[in-house]
Amino acid sequence: MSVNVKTVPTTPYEGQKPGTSGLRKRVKVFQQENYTENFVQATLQAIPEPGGAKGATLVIGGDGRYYIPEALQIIAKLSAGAGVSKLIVGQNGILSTPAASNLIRKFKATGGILLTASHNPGGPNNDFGIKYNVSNGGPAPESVTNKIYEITKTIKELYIADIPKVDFTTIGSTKVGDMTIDVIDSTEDYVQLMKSIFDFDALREFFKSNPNYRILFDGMNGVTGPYGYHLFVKELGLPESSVMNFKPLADFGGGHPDPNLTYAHDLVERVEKEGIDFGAASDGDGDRNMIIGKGAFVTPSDSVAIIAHYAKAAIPYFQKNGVNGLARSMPTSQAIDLVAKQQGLEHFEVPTGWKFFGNLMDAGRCSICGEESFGTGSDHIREKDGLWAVIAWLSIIAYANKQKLATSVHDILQLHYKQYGRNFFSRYDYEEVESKGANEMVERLQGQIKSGELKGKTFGNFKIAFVDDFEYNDPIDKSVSSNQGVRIVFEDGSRVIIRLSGTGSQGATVRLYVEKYSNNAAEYDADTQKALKPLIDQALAISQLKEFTGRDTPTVIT
Ligand code: G16
Repeated sequence: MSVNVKTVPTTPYEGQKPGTSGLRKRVKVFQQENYTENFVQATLQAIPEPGGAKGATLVIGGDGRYYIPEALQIIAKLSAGAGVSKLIVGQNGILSTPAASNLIRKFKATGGILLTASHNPGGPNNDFGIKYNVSNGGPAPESVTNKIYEITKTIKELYIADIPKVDFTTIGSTKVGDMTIDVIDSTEDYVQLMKSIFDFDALREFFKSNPNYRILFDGMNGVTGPYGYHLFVKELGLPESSVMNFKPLADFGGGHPDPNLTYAHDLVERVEKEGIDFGAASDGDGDRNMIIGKGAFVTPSDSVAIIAHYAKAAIPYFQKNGVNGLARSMPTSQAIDLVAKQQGLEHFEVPTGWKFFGNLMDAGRCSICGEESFGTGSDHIREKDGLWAVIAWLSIIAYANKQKLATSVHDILQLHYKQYGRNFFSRYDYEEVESKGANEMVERLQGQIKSGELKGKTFGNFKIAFVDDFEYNDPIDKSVSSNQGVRIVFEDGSRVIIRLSGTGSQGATVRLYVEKYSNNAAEYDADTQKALKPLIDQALAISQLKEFTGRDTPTVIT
């Protein structure tokens, strides 16, 4: 039975260029007439050949935020209009980003449309987002996102199928015209995946033999709550008090669902006050994670290095598949490089954006990777995976406990520093600054790089060894990504990186990253901010950040 498809005239909107990870704007922007429709249709038209949208199978789901129900209906109508053959949708439109990536791979789907603005706040006055993932389960590469953008600039007509409102609340299969819509359980396949990667018996054994060991997982009222509940309470048999904020809410309970020390402060406070051994949080769409312990914060850069160090010993997936290579984004600290060197593994430095890891993974050259932006993952899917990282950490703790190496997060960190040295790392974010000042600041630095005037210059105790505007040459598809961030490297190996975020929805967000390496054991327990203060002072002086943005304090320090 075919459906009636109406051709509806539309006009292009400016600024529908996908950023680091999809199109993120205020809900009110998406609610404008045909705004969402234009972008969804452009996405469908940009689905790579062979086949494109016609006959495609698409996975659809999101992080539970405000406006998802409306967007789902729009996607159903436009998909039917474009001749899509099947939609696989999480019940109530709920799918974490890693769960969606898994489903795309598992069902060999053409791709997926993910409804999320990740860690950005939700609700009628906050953000919504749409991003397209390709058949390997990862975020669309720039060739596809550029095509989407090009189509949005000239779009004239929408092809809207005349179908009744679809019920996404009930699990089951329905047909609208020639298109099948499968509404599936949101957590089941992902839980199965986790059980195939980790040794859940070993984890249960650890908790049984350490009955006083307490963990607390904060779902931040984002999408991971139900997944965390399923894994920690149902599978591992931990008490319900081991999870907090585990109900997905359309506005994340008014919070900012970003797992860092600022926005996950309730978790941080409880871990310290109640003496909880292990704390973790994930973001709105479930791809980020933060790991803490009593008196210990694990920087995401250290986290991925530590996971890489223990992977083969503590995680069955890597015992079976091996570890073929490691990677990090450019601003991420170099801690993981040190692990790669010691283990004789290839390691890569890619621009910010998870999409850059996809080719390396598909080519079998990268097994574990991470970003300073609280993203950690492996080649089990093609997105970063918050809960995967949490269970990886629990597996490391169970292993280290059994080997009598360490049990607390603090001691695991110290053990790592003893073996590799410590990469002190911090990121300063200046959110929603005026774009003009932010752009001028970066342009000035780019000018100084071109003219060579910074090279060899000394700032405080730091002498510049080299500066560049990072460029990535993808070793697999040979694509070149330029202007990926200003990198200032000093003679002692310390680094300062300055770039503008590609995920903000209002004004510009300046990110300033600083890193200093130490192999002086007396420093391993030092406070990060104190250890980095001299470098941060010089970074501010070099960038003239205050002068250009008018800000003298960052919005968030991680
Ligand atoms: C996205 C990307 C990440 C990136 C992060 C921050 O994460 O998937 O790869 O590191 O944004 O990017 P930026 O510094 O440009 O804001 P998420 O969790 O927001 O999807």
